[in-house]
Amino acid sequence: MQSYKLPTSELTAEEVFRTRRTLLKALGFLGLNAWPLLNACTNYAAQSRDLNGTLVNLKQLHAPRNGSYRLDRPLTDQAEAAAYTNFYEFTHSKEVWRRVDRFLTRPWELKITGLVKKPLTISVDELLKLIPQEERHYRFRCVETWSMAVPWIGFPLSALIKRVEPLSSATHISFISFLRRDQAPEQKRSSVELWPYHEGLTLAEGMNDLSFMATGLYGHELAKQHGAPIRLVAPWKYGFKSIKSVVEIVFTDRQPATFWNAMIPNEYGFWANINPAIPHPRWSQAEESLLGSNERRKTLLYNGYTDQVGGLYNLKDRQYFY
Ligand SMILES: Nc1nc2c(c(=O)[nH]1)N[C@H]1C(S)=C(S)[C@@H](COP(=O)(O)O)O[C@H]1N2
Ligand SMILES: [Mo]
Repeated sequence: MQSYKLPTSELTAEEVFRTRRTLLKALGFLGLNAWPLLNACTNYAAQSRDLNGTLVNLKQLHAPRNGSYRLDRPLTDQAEAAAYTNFYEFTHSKEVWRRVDRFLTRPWELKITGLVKKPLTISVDELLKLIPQEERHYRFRCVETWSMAVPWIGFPLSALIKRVEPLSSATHISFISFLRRDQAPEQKRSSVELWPYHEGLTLAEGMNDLSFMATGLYGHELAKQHGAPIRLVAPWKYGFKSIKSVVEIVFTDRQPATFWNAMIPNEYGFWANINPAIPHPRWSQAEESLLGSNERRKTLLYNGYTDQVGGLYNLKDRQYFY
């Protein structure tokens, strides 16, 4: 989408804002008061009986905990996490759970293709029989400055990568979410040509043990608003990298396009590694609000995962934090 590439260097800040606002509005990406990724990130106290009703119906999963991943804070309350989610296919508000009834997450086929020796098209249920599941407690930090700490269930992405045997020419992995205008109200309403949501990693990032394909949360299958039936979790990167409801994974020999980079290129790049010292163009990234509590904390470099992923990047090169 070349039309998004505005010559920002030639515009004043105010002109940039006005132009982009008009553009996003034309694309249906600004509601009455909603600016994507800039919703206030105050603590969300809403507890709803309706919401809890949807959570108790989820299928239980049994997966042993991988104790290598320990938290420095309490787990976020399950209902608080489920009530405050980002899933722009359904709504720009956080109350995604109210809008997902029509979204069908079974049966669900996942296609793995591109530069691999053994391409694979498989239903999620079959995939779960092939790869053992485990539970991991991870921190999760949204670029909007809210954060959570949650027990994902799933498997390391590397297990899937090994199965399809990437060719030596493969350097990157592209992830693609669903396109179903009849099930996702915002895909129908907005004329954004950037759907389906898409994201990417380098192959080295994908092979890193932290990269996780989640199929469950809090001991049961993923609630729809968290990206059922299968999503990526890359906890050292801002939350938008952790693409939900993936239908296709493509191995490539170049850096894949990403949804938010295409949407707002001067604010979101490919890497999106968490670094509290580098502010977003419009706000500080130094601190975060813990979902479901009044607590604020200093954000950690790589969200606290430097031991695992610090070696993949050069801290002095700012490109890795955009
Ligand atoms: N397909 C899809 N994946 C997505 C998004 C989205 O809008 N669509 N939002 C992203 C953003 S901005 C964040 S912060 C996380 C939120 O994950 P959670 O809602 O499960 O906490 O999902 C990411 N994955
Ligand atoms: Mo986010």
